[in-house]
Amino acid sequence: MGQAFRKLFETFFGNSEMRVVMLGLDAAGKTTVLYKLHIGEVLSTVPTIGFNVEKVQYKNVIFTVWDVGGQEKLRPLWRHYFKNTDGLIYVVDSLDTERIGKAKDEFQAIIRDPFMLNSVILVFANKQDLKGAMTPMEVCEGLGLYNLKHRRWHIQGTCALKGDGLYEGLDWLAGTLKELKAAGNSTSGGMPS
Ligand code: G3D
Ligand code: MG
Repeated sequence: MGQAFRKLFETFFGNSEMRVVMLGLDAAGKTTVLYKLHIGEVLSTVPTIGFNVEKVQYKNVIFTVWDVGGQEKLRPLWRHYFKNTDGLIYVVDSLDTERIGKAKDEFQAIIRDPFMLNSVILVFANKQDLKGAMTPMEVCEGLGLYNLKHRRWHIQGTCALKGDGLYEGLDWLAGTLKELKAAGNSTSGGMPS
């Protein structure tokens, strides 16, 4: 599978730098996704700002990953990582119906961040292998995705453990980013630093 992703990245991203952040509540499956991609060594850092950030870089594509939904006061500190984000991947544990409201609140706060206003949104409705999991459509409703205006978004059912759906989701993300770049649209956050 790693080889397929590398090919995808090379085909779509070429030499232009791409920044992707992958977020979601704890236990959604983010770390599992990151390792499943096999695109490079996952570096885990606990910066002084107090939350754990995982980072992996394959050529010009940089993924940064962290858990959201922790302490409210840390939220403003994330923004440091939002700058110049091209793509947001939001991972949801589809079995976790209890916390879908919390997942939604965090999601809505993230995508409304001024630095995130131009980023493309890919949602992974993860853990589709588990009995009783919400369908991608239910996750879509749960996050309030249908009401999003003027945003490019896509939802993909996944099983990160097996790798199912990951390629399809990233294929959409890469293709959409390429399309936007070709059209001359900036996909990065619009606020000056
Ligand atoms: P996080 O990085 O978002 O916090 P993790 O989440 O990647 O650490 O995953 C949390 C737990 O969910 C892990 O189980 C992991 O194996 C499991 N998981 C991730 N994706 C899937 C999936 O698609 N299906 C199923 N069934 N489980 C998944 P453990 O037991 O290691 O805590
Ligand atoms: Mg993790």
